[in-house]
Amino acid sequence: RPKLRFILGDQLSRDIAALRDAEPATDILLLAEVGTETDYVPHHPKKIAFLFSAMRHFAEEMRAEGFTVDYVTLDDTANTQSFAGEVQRAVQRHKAAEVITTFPGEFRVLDDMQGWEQACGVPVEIREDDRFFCPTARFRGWADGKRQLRMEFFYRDMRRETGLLMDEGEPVGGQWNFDADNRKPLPARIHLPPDFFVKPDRITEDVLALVATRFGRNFGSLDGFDYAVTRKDALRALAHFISHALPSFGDYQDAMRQGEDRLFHSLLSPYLNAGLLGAREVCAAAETAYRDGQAPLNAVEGFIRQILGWREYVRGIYWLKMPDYAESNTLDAQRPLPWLYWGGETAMNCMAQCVDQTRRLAHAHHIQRLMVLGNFALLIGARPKEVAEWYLAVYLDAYEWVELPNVHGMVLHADGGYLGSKPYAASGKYIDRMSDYCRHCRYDVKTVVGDKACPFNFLYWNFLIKNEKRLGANQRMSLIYASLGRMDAAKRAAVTSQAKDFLNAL
Ligand code: FAD
Ligand code: DLZ
Ligand code: SF4
Repeated sequence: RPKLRFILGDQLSRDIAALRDAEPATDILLLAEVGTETDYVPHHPKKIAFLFSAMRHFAEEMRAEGFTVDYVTLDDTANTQSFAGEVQRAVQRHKAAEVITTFPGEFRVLDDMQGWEQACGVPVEIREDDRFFCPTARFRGWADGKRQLRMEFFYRDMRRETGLLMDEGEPVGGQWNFDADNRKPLPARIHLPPDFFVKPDRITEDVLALVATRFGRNFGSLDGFDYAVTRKDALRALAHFISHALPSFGDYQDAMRQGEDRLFHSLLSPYLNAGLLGAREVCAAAETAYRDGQAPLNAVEGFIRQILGWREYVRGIYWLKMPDYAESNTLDAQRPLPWLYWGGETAMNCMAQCVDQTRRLAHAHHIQRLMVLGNFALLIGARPKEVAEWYLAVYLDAYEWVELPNVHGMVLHADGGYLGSKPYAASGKYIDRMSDYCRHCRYDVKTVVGDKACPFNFLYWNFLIKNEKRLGANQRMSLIYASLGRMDAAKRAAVTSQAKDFLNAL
């Protein structure tokens, strides 16, 4: 009897654990498009199209290798529309002796998987997802006994362990971190990397038609779909990034510019997360560029830190803290997420630009997600669950293991400072320094209260006032609270009152 090897939509790697010892002559591979996955949040249509097309291409590639691939499409009338139902049906169809799969990226799915053995009546083996540098047990060991975690220390351990950017046990360049050289605003005149795009083929066109019919009403535009959907094209995207953008990645990592969606970012997260690229090969390619003199150390170290450091760190926290992490709300934020996140009108140009980019591309880069969209949600006290649902729905790279710690931990401080020591709250001044959004805005970023005052300004002070009891004692916020302390009572009252009116009108 054959073994059934079940591959999830974000496990499209030839060397995924469930496929490692697969035999084309005897084993059956199963992939399934199912309603429970398309509907658990209202995904951006481009995200669904990307995954379905990548899944269908992966199935074709495996068939070309000689495997029997059982691929269930969303519109198959026999489709039960759930993972459990499709695995069960396939076990019966193929009279499979056992099911082999790989650890999923979401707690919800793991919970479901744990019931499959009973539902199917055959053994179900869930193999560790070793595409990550740090096994979940290894992270648990590292975090054990620590009240608060710090990414920087985890990252140094990972550098030592992997040998990435290390020379004889020491960090290359004599420093772990070159952030002091990074975070520059973008100069007015700068040569930006050319776009990278892939023309949709027949498989993608079919998927686009299906998604337009079924999910065309979800937030997000399907127009101009040009993402890579195969490993071959994802490797081209990697090569494009390494030669055109990586050299300036560090310098302009935090910059934003109206009308320029990509700047020096890689746009590799969808491919990494879905399995078209491996974290090891991406980091190795960046290191090689440094060793060959094609990219400076501040850029390469900054880039590798995002993947070897942040990406692994948030995953570790997710599996350590779920399911409670999803319920965390230390700042007791209770405001519903405003409609403007779903495309509703707003006069705040920075928000309008970042939401519009998200609507068009299902992508926004880190500083847009953190310091504009996330910062605003933090300042207005938006409910963590609703904010998390939004991020999970709208980005091409969004899976809960990576989205949730970024939202609850990094952005909203809902986890009480477990992931990061302080909230990234900022006034309009930060956005003005790092972008040109304010130049095109109806509000005045230099004004804190009054008719033209930038909402990020009075909301920022209002947030500090409101959370003084919770955050006032935080060492890393002492300078900020010292300046709040110097604010006279009249200004404090004006800030609070304008914030109240603004929030009521949201
Ligand atoms: P680059 O700027 O080129 O960075 C290189 C790579 O580093 C990325 O491809 C990504 O794999 C990794 N990376 C960078 N920052 C992070 C981070 N904070 N956490 C994990 N990996 C990181 N990333 C996701 O992959 N999926 C998400 O659902 C997601 N949700 C986010 C939600 C919020 C509120 C915030 C602040 C960040 C989120 N991120 C998420 C992290 C980051 O914004 C994206 O990884 C990045 O913007 C992807 O674009 P890029 O590939 O061009 O990244
Ligand atoms: C995100 C997503 C969507 C929209 N659809 C599917 C699907 O139909 N079939 C599938 O196997 N995977 C899908 N995915 C990705 C899964 O949600 C993802 O594999 C789990 O959340 C675990 O990370
Ligand atoms: Fe955003 Fe304020 Fe700048 Fe307008 S002035 S773009 S609202 S930060």
